[in-house]
Parts: sequence; structure tokens; C-alpha cells
Amino acid sequence: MSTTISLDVERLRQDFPILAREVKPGVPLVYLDSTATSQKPRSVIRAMDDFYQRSNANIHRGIHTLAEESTAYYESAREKVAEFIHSPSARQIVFTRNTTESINLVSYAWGRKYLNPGDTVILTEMEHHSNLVPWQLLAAEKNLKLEFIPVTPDGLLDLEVYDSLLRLQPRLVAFTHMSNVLGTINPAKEIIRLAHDFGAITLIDGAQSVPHFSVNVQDIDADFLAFSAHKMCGPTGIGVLYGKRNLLEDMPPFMGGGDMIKRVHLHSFSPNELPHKFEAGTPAIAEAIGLGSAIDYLTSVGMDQIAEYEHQIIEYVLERLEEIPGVEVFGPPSKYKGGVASFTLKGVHPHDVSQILDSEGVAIRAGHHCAMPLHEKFNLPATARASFYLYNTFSEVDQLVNAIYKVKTIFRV
Ligand code: 7TS
Repeated sequence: MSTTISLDVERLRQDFPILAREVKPGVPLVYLDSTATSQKPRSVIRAMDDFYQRSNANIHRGIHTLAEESTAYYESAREKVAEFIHSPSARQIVFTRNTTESINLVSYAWGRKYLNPGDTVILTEMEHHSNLVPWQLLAAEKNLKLEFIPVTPDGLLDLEVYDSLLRLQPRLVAFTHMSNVLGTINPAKEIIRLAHDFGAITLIDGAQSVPHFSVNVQDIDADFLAFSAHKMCGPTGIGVLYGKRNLLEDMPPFMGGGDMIKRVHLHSFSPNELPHKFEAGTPAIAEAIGLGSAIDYLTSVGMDQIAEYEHQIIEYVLERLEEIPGVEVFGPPSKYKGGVASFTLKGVHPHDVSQILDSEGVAIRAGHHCAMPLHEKFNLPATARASFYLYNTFSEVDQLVNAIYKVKTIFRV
């Protein structure tokens, strides 16, 4: 076991009330499904609770104390997001419902304006359906060509093929920063630099990167970045789209309604300033405040410390899983990987693995993890996936391994 643990995980765990629960009497929860959604610290739950108990009012409207407080809290959450990802301004932070909506916003508002029949969009074979289906819908409507950066057998993007695809003069390169199945961390800065060399715009699906390591949109020169609060210790119901200012300025609104307008006449309207142009209707106010609080929490722990700890834990996970006869882990070596381990156990369906693990309190996910094409590529109907975050311990890895041995005993494999 590694000896250089940089986080006081036992202390951090006290911040997450749910981690103290038992799945059934005498069986404590071992939560290894943070890639689907993370758990929430007490400070986030309290921030949302306080808002409803003290300040609840709609924003950007009433001139009364509560409305002003709510607006200030909501906008201060936007400032925190901007700072967290090093956005040059909070105006470039659009609140959405989640990563999926952020990507759809770009495909509707930017894609419908700027992509034309015959244009090429480059994606990768490791995309979550939310960075695949919006482009398929647009491709069908606009007669676009979708090309895919292949995944190598060891779970990395084939950048040589990417280089040759760029010669097709794509208009957009949209890719995941970190795979939710393989755990692969893709070299975003290099992918973006090459795309820009060929005049393409880039969209990063940051659903799995922003929660786990420091992402600096200016350093990597991102054009669009999408992510969800619920995977980074924040609540469900709120996500973020970051965009370069000129791109957001030139995009038409995504949805029409209150708040996204400056003036409305019976036959016309003028859109509001950024970012309100893209936030029609009453937004998820308490959830934005929860996201701001989650950012405070992650920042207080330290994103570099979180990334380093997860790296140590995934090294240990791979070492332990690989010693179990019949277990095959997919994805690259730990050097290229975040805290995700998808695996199969020979002779047992992943759903059965997951069910027996659950009876031991170990929560993992089984299925295609919304990445069916990637599973098809590896000829797998499904995998079992254990994923790790700042609150997971090395001893939980041991509990995972012991539970897999129990599956082996039950299935005699
Ligand atoms: N992109 C990636 C890389 C993801 O992992 C997910 C969610 C999404 C986009 C969509 O995020 P949402 O918040 O809009 O739903 N991934 C998973 C998962 O792996 N298991 O459940 C959700």
C-alpha cells in the first residue's frame, strides 16, 4: 500500500453525512460510484438549506431585500465558478442544468448557426452519449460528416489518426477530457492546439475532469467547456457552459423566455447581455448556491491534492484488481488515468457482480455507462465500474477486492 497519502481522508469523510450510513444493518456503505454522481458535504447541504430558510426569492427581478440577497448569492456562485476554471470573466459562465444541456446548448445555438451541409465534426470513440447524440441529431438535420478519433486497445486516443482527420478541415472538435469508462485523461491542451492550427473550434466535455483536477480554460485555450455540479460535490440540477466571449456573443439564444431578453415587443425582442441571454426562465437558484459552496469545499481541500490522492488510489486499485484471477481491467496504465476502473470478471455478468457487491455494501455501477459505442469497440455488452473520489479510502479498495472474491466463491469461477 502507498505510504504518501496527501489528504486526511478520515477527517474529510466526517464532512459527508451519507458515508456514515449502513446499506443494511451491520453493512456500512462503500460508495464507489462517484463517476455517476458524487456525494455532498454537509457545507453544501447547509448552504442550500440556509438559502431556503433565510433568503429565498426569485432573482434579477424584485427590488426587495430577499430578491437582492438571492441575486447576489446566485451571481457570487457564478464568480466562484469563473475563478475555479480561470475564466477571464464571470460573463462567460452560463448556468445550465447539466453537462448534457451545456453540450446541447452549443449544438443548437452555435452548431445551427455555423455548421453547414458537408462540414466535418470530429468526436472520439470514447464519448459519453451526451457528447455524441446531440451531434448525431445535428448531423442528420444539416448533413454533417462525423469522424471519430479511434481508441487504441490500451484505451488511449490515437493522435496520429487525429492528425490525419484534421486534414479534412473540421469545423469542430468535441472530446471528453476524461473517459467515464476507461478513466483516460486526454491531452486537452495538445488536442486543442492542433484543432486551432486547422481553424477548428473545440468543445471539451469536462464532466469527469473539472471535479477531479484543476482545469484552466485559458491555459488550455478551450473554446467551450461543459460540466455538471453533481459530480463535484454539488447538487443535481445545475451545470455550466464556459465559452470564449466572442463565440458566446455571436451565438443566438438557446431558449426564449423571461430573463434572456432586454426588451420585448409583440413581434420582436432584443436579447439580454451575456450570460443572461442563455438563461431563460427562473434558474436553479439554490443549486447554483450549492455549486458555489462545493467549489469552496474543493478549493479548501485543494484540487492538486485531490488529483494526487486519486492517482495514488487508482494505482493501488489496479494493482489489487489485476491480482484477482479472471478479472480484466480496461483502460490505460494509471499514469494516464483518473480514479475509474471498469472491469469484467470472467464467467459472471457485470450486473451479477454489482448485485453481490451491493449485498456487501459496495456500490459500483454495471452496464454500458452511457458509452455504448466504446463497449461495442471492445466487444463488451457491459462492464462493472468502480470509481473513486477524495473521500474513498485504501481500505475501501480492499473491501471491493474482498467482495469480488466473494462473487468468485458464489459463482465458482
Ligand atoms: N460526459 C461524461 C464524460 C460523463 O461521465 C457524464 C455523466 C456526462 C457527460 C453527462 O453528465 P450529466 O450530468 O449531464 O448527466 N456520466 C455518468 C456516468 O458515467 N454514470 O452516470 C452518469
